[in-house]
Amino acid sequence: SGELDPAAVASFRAHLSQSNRVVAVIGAGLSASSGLSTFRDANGLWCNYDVHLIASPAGWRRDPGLVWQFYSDRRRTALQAEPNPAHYALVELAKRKPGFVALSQNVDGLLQRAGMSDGHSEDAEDAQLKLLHGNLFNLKCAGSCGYATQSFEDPLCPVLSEDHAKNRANVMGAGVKSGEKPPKASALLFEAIAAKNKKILGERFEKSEPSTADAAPLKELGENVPKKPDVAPVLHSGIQTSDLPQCPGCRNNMLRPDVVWFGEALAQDTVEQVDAWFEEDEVDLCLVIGTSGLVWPAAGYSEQARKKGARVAYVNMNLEDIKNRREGDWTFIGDAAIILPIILG
Ligand code: BJW
Ligand code: ZN
Repeated sequence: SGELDPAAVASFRAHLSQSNRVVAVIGAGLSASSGLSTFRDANGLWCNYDVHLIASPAGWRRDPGLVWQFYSDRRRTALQAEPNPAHYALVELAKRKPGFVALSQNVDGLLQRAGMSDGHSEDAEDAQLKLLHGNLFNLKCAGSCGYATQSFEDPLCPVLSEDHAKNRANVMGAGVKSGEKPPKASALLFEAIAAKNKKILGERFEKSEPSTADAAPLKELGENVPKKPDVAPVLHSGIQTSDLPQCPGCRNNMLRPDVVWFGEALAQDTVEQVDAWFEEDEVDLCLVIGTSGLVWPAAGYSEQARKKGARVAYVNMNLEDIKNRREGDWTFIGDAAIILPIILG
């Protein structure tokens, strides 16, 4: 971006060149210019669908088929996307600085495909990429047998194919208007479900829209959707659990995406590795890239870095999303895919 302040870039680069222990806190904005939706922007995923119907244990209990359709679509879109220059700039930084660690909230696998190891297949403790919210391509038992695997297969089973979602949406009356670019299959399906709910529930449905601004108690997250009796039939994806991916470990549960839903704890080993990294020594620099900073515990890591002596640099499209700014911070406003190659290069 031509609007970057050259003096700020120069002072940032001077500090970076003297930095060894660097931490990057990463969000969906990193992958935005790869064409993946963010969560809370105008076109973000959360605006189109009620997140509580999907990314929550309650949503899973209610309708695992709907949850799987959503994630199956996200897997397909992520597989079709390519890492952008920001991913590659971070990979180069990681190679240059052995003391670098990336704390990513993204589940899209793009940093790994750009060349950063998440330690999935080798020594996880040494891996420079820590996946705070899991990975779309890791699957685990939805029960408690502990089975886990990685799969890039698409679709994972027939009911998760694009065609299946399209047919289902058609049955529910959500057609593609002629002359329009057809929306993604699961988008059609969710819209059909949302339209029916709105018709039936009116105002009550509007009230169930997610609010990311207020911090609802964990117990209530995922529970403030319309109550069952009057809506159960229309809220359902129509997919039988027996048609969804099954756990080969216990043969008694479904598989689910190994991502962290609201109200679920982050993987304990990941949190321990992150805590250990912070405890090990002082921190020189913290980069906060493309995140709205609303979701915890990720939102707290930049302050943790400050406490260990770090200076903080923000890279975000939107100035209003930059929380906790202090004197001496760097603020780079614009597309991470343009800014990171400039400031890290
Ligand atoms: C660009 C750009 C471009 C655009 N260039 N920039 C403390 C206080 C209050 C609440 C809590 C708390 N601690 C825990 C909670 C509850 C909850 C929480 O944080 N709630 C808040 C919403 C209030 N947290 C949890 O539930 C977490 N679990 C937990 O803490 O467990 C504790 C526990 C212990 C023991 C037992 C039980 C529980 C788990 C949080 C999991 C979040 N999961 C999701 C879904 C993951 C799977 C999936 O992808 O489907 O993670 S939610 C969603 O938000 C996803 C994201 O990773 C995450 C963060 O979003 P992100 O990346 O910041 O995206 P956006 O869209 O918000 O922002 C994009 C940004 O990019 C914007 O700023 C744009 O401007 C910018 N941008 N284009 C640069 N080109
Ligand atoms: Zn199992």
